[in-house]
Amino acid sequence: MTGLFIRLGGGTMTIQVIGGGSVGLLLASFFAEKGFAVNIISARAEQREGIDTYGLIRQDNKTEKQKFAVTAKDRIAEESDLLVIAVKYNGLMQLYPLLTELPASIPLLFVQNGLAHYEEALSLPQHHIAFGSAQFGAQRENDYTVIHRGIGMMKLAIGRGDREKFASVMTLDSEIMPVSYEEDAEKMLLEKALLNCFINPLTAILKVKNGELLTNQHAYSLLETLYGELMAAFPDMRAQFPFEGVKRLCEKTAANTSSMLADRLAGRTTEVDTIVGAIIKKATVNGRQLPTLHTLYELIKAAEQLESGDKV
Ligand code: KPL
Repeated sequence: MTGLFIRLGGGTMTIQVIGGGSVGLLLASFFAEKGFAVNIISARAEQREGIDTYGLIRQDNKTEKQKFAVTAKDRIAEESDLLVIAVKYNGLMQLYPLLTELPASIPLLFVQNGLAHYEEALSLPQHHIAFGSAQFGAQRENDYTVIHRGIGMMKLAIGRGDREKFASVMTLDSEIMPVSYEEDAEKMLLEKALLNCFINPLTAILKVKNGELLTNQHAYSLLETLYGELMAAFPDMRAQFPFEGVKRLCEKTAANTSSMLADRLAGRTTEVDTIVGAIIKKATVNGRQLPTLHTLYELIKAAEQLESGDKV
């Protein structure tokens, strides 16, 4: 991606999605389905060519594949009605300088996992900044095909600015893409990070799909231990976080490869620091230790180091 911006014309509401990963492609398909002009910003020429040639394909769990007309570009247009930032946390650092150059009026929606991006995003100059918490299952099959692996909430919360600027996100609300509005963005991100702490490290270490955490008795026992540990550290969360809710998420996304496992399998750096590391840090500030989660954190970091070939 370069530092230049192009200007898009036309009257239809334009939504740009930066990042052609599973979450970016899935959201792009739902926006396109609603009639928005969707532009996917991808740094990879092969991905842009794939999308130009075949369109954006979405496969919902049991239905046939559907094709959506979207455009794919390597640069962010200066004008758009919404900019969805769907790169992983690790990709944000190189994006921030580009976002800083964009007009302050462009509404930004950040859909990263974890907690680390919250303060960083709010230090950008844009007036309208929102956060999304994606609790659905999504898997990128190839550069232009995404599989909707499990129905789950898309939560939206305003970090700063005008809620109306994000009305397009609320229009996605449907049986297969339920969207809810949350009042407190930081709390929403914390809730999602906790959910990710239950599922992501275990599935990434065991190399299993989410549903296996319920059917493998040893994995289930670890899930229970993690739940007890995390709820002791964040007692305020217990009310909206019954263990049943954690089990339900595993059930709903049973066939999904968690994002942390997908990163491991693809040899990418995982989001363990922004999710697990950030939760451990938050608990430590509150004087709580998370020994099981800490062990999982070190295991993921060790695996990453082994896979990258780095030595201490
Ligand atoms: O957010 C997810 C992820 O994989 O990162 C869940 C909801 C756990 C689905 O796999």
